[in-house]
Amino acid sequence: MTRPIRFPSNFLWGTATSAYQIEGSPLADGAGHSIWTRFAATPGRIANGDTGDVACDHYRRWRDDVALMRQLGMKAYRFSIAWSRILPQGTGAVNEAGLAFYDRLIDELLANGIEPMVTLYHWDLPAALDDRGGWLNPDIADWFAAYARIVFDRYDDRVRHWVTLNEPWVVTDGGYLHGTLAPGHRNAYEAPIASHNLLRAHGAAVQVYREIGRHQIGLVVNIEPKYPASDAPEDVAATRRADAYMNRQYLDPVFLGSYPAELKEIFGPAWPDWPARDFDLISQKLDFIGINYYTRNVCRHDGANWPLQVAPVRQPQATYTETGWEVFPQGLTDTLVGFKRRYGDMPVYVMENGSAFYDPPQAAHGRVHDPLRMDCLRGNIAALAAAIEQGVDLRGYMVWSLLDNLEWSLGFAKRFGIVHVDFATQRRTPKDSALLYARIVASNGACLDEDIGNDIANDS
Ligand code: GBH
Repeated sequence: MTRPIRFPSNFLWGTATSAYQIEGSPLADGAGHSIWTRFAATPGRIANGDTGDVACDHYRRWRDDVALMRQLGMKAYRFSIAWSRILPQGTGAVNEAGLAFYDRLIDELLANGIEPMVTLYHWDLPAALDDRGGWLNPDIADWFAAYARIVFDRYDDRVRHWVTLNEPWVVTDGGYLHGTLAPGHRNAYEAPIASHNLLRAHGAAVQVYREIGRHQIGLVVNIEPKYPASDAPEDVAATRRADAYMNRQYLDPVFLGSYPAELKEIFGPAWPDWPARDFDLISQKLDFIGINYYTRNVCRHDGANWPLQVAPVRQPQATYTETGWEVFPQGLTDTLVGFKRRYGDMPVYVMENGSAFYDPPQAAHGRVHDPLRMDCLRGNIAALAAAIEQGVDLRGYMVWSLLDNLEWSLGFAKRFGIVHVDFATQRRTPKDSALLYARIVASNGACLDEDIGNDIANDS
């Protein structure tokens, strides 16, 4: 790095997880089924027949996991609440034992000087609500707002950063368009409806927060910047469609009050005419935007690829992670600077960023060498510093993930953790990337100026 790496003094460095991916015991203490307990019980849906029944057993090991964060010097922790622990049927009767679990977690975080950042919805819809149409039922905005009210009421005295939804694009694209995630539908007519109801639910929860909340609330979106494979007009148009579909479909209505025009072109007759008043609900003012960044896409036109007519173009010189995503730190800078250009200046948190790599079996002395993950981490943090230098009001950065966990339909085989989990024993071992991250956090990023952590990888 040629330029010095500098971060604001109160920068929130942390890690992120989600309920179904780490907690285990999804039905304990009166909790209800979610679409993920169901999906996992359906043969063929999750690789190797894996489920979240035990996962990282965080539901019982939360105290140790908070101790681990403290040991690593983390300033913040982003986690999600399982709706079906609070409201086993999605609406109606409240389950006090579910509320009490997150009370204990939040109190333990605060006692250890770690800022809790809470997501209301990270993909685990109560199964009882799916039986009533799930995200396709317009009433879900009211169901979600009622759930949000209970949770704000209980924890807003201690939680200062709230997130309504994690990655509405993934909920729709995986859950309703391609069927790779729960509830596993594959229907181009449903997809726009699910997205629209997600956005309405988000807006309804923000309205409740303005009534009773005292801190900050935002939305988390996954952004993948799109670059054309060539300057041929059809590749440029394909790139615009891909960007409209993944990125602007959610940000435009929230910040600009309308959907991108390309969506009508993509969905054709499946694209409804939306009531104008819905956009007042959707475009509630937010206190921050949360961005999850993993990779970029290089795009070309491909008429055979339904419904977007876009195909990804593999980059021969690039490194790809175990999930097949290109390592491209520059895309993180481009995303943050691009967001500011289109939507204006506001507080931004990178709420997830990380990489899956094959981790060699643990050495007997309890070290896990993960040099590729370390490289990604260094590159991505340098990319953040570049964005700050270009005027982005970046307030925090959460690594995905604290722990190796259930990578949704890919199961436990894909490891994103900076802490290794031996799922047979539940033993946690900080990987070399965790040791590097601890050093980055302790120096507020400055250690990346000289010491790039090679000594961590070499001293085994
Ligand atoms: C996040 O989603 C989730 O919030 C989290 O729960 C999950 O465990 C984590 O990431 C890791 O997957 O194939 O090159 O076109 C990630 C969103 C959207 C990122 C699809 C990668 C495909 C890239 N992902 N995207 S590519």
